Amino acid sequence: IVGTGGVNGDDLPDSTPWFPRKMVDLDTFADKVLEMGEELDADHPGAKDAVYRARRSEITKIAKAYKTGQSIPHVEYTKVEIDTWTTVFNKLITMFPDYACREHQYVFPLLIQNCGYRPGAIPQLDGVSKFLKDCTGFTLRPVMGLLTSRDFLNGLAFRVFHSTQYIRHHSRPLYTPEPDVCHELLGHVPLFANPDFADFSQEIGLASLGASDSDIERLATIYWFTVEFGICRQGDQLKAYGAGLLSSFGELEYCLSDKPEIRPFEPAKVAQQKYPITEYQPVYFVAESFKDAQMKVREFANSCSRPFSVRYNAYTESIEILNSK
Ligand code: HBI
Ligand code: FE
Repeated sequence: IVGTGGVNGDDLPDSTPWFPRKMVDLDTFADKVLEMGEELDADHPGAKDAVYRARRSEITKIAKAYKTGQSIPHVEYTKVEIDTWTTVFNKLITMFPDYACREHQYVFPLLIQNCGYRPGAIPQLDGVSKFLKDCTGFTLRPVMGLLTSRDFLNGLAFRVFHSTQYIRHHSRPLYTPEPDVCHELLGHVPLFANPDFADFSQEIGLASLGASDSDIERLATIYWFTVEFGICRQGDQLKAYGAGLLSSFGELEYCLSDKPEIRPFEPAKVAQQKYPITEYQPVYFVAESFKDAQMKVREFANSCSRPFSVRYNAYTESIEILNSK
């Protein structure tokens, strides 16, 4: 519905960047992927493997064709792909009891019972998405590769997580330079089954709708240091809740060692922090709880430049605009 007042219609300032207002608007993201969507970087372990590349484009076809409301088509994974999953799965489950936050540890057995998490088979996104929907209302949408920060964060406002469906190259099972199904299923999915974490994630998503480019940059940095690389205090211990940590055998141990610097989670400061994307993080931020982190992000969002606020109507799966011009 496009009115006369800019890309978002009459009820918003003309300068507001376009954002999805209904769940179906997320369908427009499908073919807007960055770099690795079709092509692989030269330093990607699968870059020179024609069989791997062909397989990737077979799997990403599902994401390209996917529309809101559909079930996610199953992928019949090959033996090589399943072996890669099994290597990652078996390695990480030895570490979760010592390093993963209690919310991750609570839900993991439920994923084993309900979603087929086990060595020897890669869980299907569709079953996992239905499980998450029952837990917190989160759903998965298949995605061809990296989305822009804006599109990716906008999805979270609808409790939608864009998930890859392909797997890393078999030559380096414990390494991947990009998200893959191991990272999504073992790192992200367990946390999206937790109601407080779901609320926290949606809060970042809501703040991103129609945000300026510089606010998107700051929210993406907050996302990076929480949903991807967050650690939290539980009793007198620190534990990992970020998916980038929970899906990386090496960094999971490193992040809770005495090597990195640890600072309190204060969104205004976190938002300014520079970070490397291909090495272990030199700095991590500690959340006291997901509820506390959510309230701090809400406060931060109120300090952003956007001249209106939004809320999500779960009945209509749409965004409502509050106190606009
Ligand atoms: N796209 N598909 C996908 N998966 C991500 O995890 C992802 C993304 N785009 C951007 C992004 N993550 C973050 O690094 C932030 O910019 C939000
Ligand atoms: Fe991720």
